[in-house]
Amino acid sequence: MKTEQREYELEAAIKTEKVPRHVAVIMDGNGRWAVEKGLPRHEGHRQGVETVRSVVRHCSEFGIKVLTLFAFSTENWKRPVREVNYLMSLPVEYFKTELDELMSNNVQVRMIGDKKKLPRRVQKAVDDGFEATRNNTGMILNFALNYGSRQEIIMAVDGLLSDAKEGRIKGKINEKTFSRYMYTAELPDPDLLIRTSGEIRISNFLLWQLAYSELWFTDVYWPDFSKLHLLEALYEYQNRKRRFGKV
Ligand code: V0D
Repeated sequence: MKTEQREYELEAAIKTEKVPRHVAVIMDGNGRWAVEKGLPRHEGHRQGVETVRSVVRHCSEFGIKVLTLFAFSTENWKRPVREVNYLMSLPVEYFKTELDELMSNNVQVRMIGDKKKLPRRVQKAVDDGFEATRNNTGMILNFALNYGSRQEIIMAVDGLLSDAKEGRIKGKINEKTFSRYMYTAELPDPDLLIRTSGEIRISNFLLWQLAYSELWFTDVYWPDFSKLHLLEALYEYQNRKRRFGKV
């Protein structure tokens, strides 16, 4: 079947049911995509930004409230220095080319992760992007940057302990109190996790928040992830929910 026709059918089907509120994505396979094409790895990352643009546009059109993209993990510092440097140029470039469209699509940008250990210019790009879009009321585009889930949990425990020492905690700790100390404090948990590039793992991403999420994996490399793949993930999500609802 022609791609456009399949997209049209899926889109029509998706619009008849609730879309997930929060979609989280592990954008894997950029390097592999490039190497298989005989290109340097950074070409894969560059192409990956194009996919980010398309996914942001389509998620926002579908009325998804939060899109969390895993852009850089706490483990990614172990990559070659040149590759890390290239990756660190992407947030700055991103806002240069994308800010206009983010504004016209009413998208608000945020980040989760250990910001203080990022290069100054990356911190500034993220802060400026946040400031520029803070009054936008549409989709929240949440970049996980220098993010590791165990690090986040330890940070939360640390924050909780220091509040406890100051006598700011009354009664027992429950899931709700604990969640307030996480980076994702004001966000709903992801309803759907998408991981590209064939790995069937969570890899230290949102361990606490993904407790009840639907997980969807594809062999497609992130630079090749198209509207059709997004529609397939959303369609599958809605059908799993429907089956589950009927018991
Ligand atoms: C490379 C594919 C956007 C995945 C997408 C620093 C890996 C392109 C951002 C970005 C990366 C981050 C924060 C922000 C605005 C944009 C980004 C990194 C990598 C790591 F506020 N794409 N992107 N950041 N890639």
